[in-house]
Amino acid sequence: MTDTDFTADELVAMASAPEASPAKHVVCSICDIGCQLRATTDGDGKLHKILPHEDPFQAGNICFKGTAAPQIHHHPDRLRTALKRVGARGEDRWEEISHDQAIAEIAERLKAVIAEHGPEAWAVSTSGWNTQTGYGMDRRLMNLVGSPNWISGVSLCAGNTAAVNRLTYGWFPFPDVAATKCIVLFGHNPRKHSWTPVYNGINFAKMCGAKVIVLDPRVSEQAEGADLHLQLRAGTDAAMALGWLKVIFDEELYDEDFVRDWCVGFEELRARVDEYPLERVEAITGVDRELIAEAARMYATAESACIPWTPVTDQQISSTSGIRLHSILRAVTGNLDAPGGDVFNAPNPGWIPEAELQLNDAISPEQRAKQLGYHTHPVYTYRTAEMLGDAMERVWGVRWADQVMGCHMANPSELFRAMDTGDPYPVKAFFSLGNNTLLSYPNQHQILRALQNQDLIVVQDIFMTPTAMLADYVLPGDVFTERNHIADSWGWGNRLNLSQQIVKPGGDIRSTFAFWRDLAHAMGHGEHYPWATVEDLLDHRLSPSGRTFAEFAATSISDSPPPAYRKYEQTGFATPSGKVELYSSILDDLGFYPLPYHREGPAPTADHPYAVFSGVREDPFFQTGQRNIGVLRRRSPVPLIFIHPDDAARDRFDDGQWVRLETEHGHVDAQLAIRDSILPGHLRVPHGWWYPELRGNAELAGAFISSDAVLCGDSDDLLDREQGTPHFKGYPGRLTPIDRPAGIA
Ligand SMILES: Nc1nc2c(c(=O)[nH]1)N[C@H]1C(S)=C(S)[C@@H](COP(=O)(O)OP(=O)(O)OC[C@H]3O[C@@H](n4cnc5c(=O)[nH]c(N)nc54)[C@H](O)[C@@H]3O)O[C@H]1N2
Ligand SMILES: Nc1nc2c(c(=O)[nH]1)N[C@H]1C(S)=C(S)[C@@H](COP(=O)(O)OP(=O)(O)OC[C@H]3O[C@@H](n4cnc5c(=O)[nH]c(N)nc54)[C@H](O)[C@@H]3O)O[C@H]1N2
Ligand code: SF4
Ligand SMILES: [Mo]
Repeated sequence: MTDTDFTADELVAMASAPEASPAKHVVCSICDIGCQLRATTDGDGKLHKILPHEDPFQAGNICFKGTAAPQIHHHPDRLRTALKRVGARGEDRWEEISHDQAIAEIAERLKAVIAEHGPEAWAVSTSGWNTQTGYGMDRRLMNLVGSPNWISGVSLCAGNTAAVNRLTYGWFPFPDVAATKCIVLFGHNPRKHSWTPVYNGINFAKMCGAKVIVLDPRVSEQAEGADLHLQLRAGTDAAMALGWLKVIFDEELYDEDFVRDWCVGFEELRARVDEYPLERVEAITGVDRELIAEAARMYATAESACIPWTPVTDQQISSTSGIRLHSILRAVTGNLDAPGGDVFNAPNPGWIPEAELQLNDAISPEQRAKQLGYHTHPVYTYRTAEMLGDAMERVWGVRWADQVMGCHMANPSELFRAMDTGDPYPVKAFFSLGNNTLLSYPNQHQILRALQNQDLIVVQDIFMTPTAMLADYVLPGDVFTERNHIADSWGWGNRLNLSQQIVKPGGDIRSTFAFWRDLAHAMGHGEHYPWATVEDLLDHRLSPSGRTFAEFAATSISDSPPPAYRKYEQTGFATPSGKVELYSSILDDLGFYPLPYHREGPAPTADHPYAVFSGVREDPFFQTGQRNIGVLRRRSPVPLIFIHPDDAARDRFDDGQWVRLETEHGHVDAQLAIRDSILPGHLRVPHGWWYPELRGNAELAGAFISSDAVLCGDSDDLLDREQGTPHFKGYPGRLTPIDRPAGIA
């Protein structure tokens, strides 16, 4: 690779530079789990070192991505000045301009798009955890202007889970892993360098005697250490959970009191579950019926048990049913909001939630109803949030409760279709902040056409990405050591974690908060953005606690209300019936099946014989990031596709050989890795690959060479019905040998 990273000498110099500062607390945003760490600066005021937390219970929550922060934050390719496109879109030719000029021009061009096509012609994509200080300021401006078209990576990850969980019991619970006696991982595979705190939590629970059940088509790291491993076919999680319920109901292992007092629709659910005898579930999942029964018994009879969130059911054709089935399992076994089970974290009373800052009442109901997905795949759109508003207010005191940012967003596939074709209406301005949009949703070819068809694209990032290369304006964002922040687990948890600025950002670098504040002022909505600094806004957010940010920082590292269980006994559940809705009245009212079911994804064919599952997250990278960071890239220099030895032998493939994986929708090139651990007939494909070293030599820095987003289609027949989620887990593909692509590290 053409490595613009540090030399070994520079690294040694950095490591031995004197520290001028005592360590301060920061919340790492290199991945989305947000470990609280400590950071120090050197004599020049530059970030020197990332250190673990001093609290022994948190000290292990650190990984090699977090400790690479100095290499990331000081990287010579960091964007430091606002850039304006001078060449053709995507040509990657720029003129440097000031932040103020960029904001003024963006505001004028955005106003022109809105004047011509209406406010819904403006869309925003962000995931928010890496930019940290957005605080709903994006949706606030969109709501004031009248655009409902906000999308996010959370539509594929936890945000959509939160929305689907609310259908059943009006909130999104968090597993009480530390106190549990049984953990069920539907594919979820936390490791030492992937979601480290969850990995540590699982290990702690195991030390205290918890059993672990893993469902995974692969012998994953978690499966290796599990008490039971069910090696199911990819994409069959909903059928598996229906099989578990069959055992639990037939053997009367459910919590009869809880079901009688707190659930509605049990008889209807039971009739649906009877359609899934274990022979049928075995045929669908490929797992022996005795093992299915053993796992269901282990889960249902444990003294306490939790099913942690997993992205695997978030990204399947039966996603809504799959997620709802986890909710139903938690409820009928009496583990909901119970110690060691899955617990509802009530909003922190000392903190104004993001949903309130978003001003969701400012946008008219007519504009809300224009949200793409509102009529077709409504579960995580404004439509369902409107239906739940009264119940949310009754139980949680917030009408537009927004957990993991995912409870009233537009559907990305519909948005990109509208941007590409103008159907059902034109969308002509697109902003992407801290999200490498081109590679981060299904159907990358459509996303490219959609972006090529825009009048205005604005990107805020810390590096030039393939998405940024397509923009009209690229603005340099700040990083976590350069900003003050309070992390609040996105309304999923209720702990507040302090993150302090320890380095002053250079150049024209701005926070995401500052971007939205400045744009709002330039758009004529300044009166709704009265905060001069991010600290002013943090003062406002902390106002219910009577503390300012400075006071919080001087006295606390974190703040969380004491744990409370079975809160529903006082308030009921935040659903229309006030109960756990096994039979979902909302799905019924929306015109969907109110009971969960299994739907099969597209089957492998003679021409495309493999079942492909995409989305592997490699330890050294977060999603599409860090391929330009030498210390991390050297750990995982090229993308790998995993295959079983039997499949490799039959098709005469060698380990390490480069291959092309083709689906009906596109192809990727990668190196083959032969592993016993994977289920025969399956291929495992990584997420997020592009090649910063190919910038200038390949279209969009190789964004179409190895990105999983090209493989997966998003026509309506391929989407989960209720949410419009794509099917990343088990779609047909075929392999052919190729030469290693030129120029790759
Ligand atoms: N180092 C690192 N850590 C990360 C990330 C990163 O990019 N890098 N990303 C973070 C993010 S955003 C997320 S969402 C998490 C995701 O992390 P995980 O929850 O661990 O998810 P994956 O790595 O996508 O896949 C987990 C397992 O699901 C299995 N699997 C595949 N298809 C199916 C299926 O259909 N059913 C079942 N039951 N299992 C299946 C795979 O074999 C794999 O072992 O990781 C987080 N942690
Ligand atoms: N095709 C496909 N799409 C997916 C997935 C998949 O497996 N396949 N996975 C889904 C999942 S699980 C998730 S969680 C989402 C993740 O989606 P995102 O979290 O949006 O992740 P990325 O798209 O990699 O975008 C992160 C961008 O933020 C930039 N960045 C990093 N730190 C900072 C910072 O401090 N400030 C600023 N301003 N920018 C920063 C990085 O350079 C990078 O370009 O994607 C989803 N999309
Ligand atoms: S797991 Fe690693 S990258 Fe993620 S927040 Fe923690 S230290 Fe940072
Ligand atoms: Mo994710």
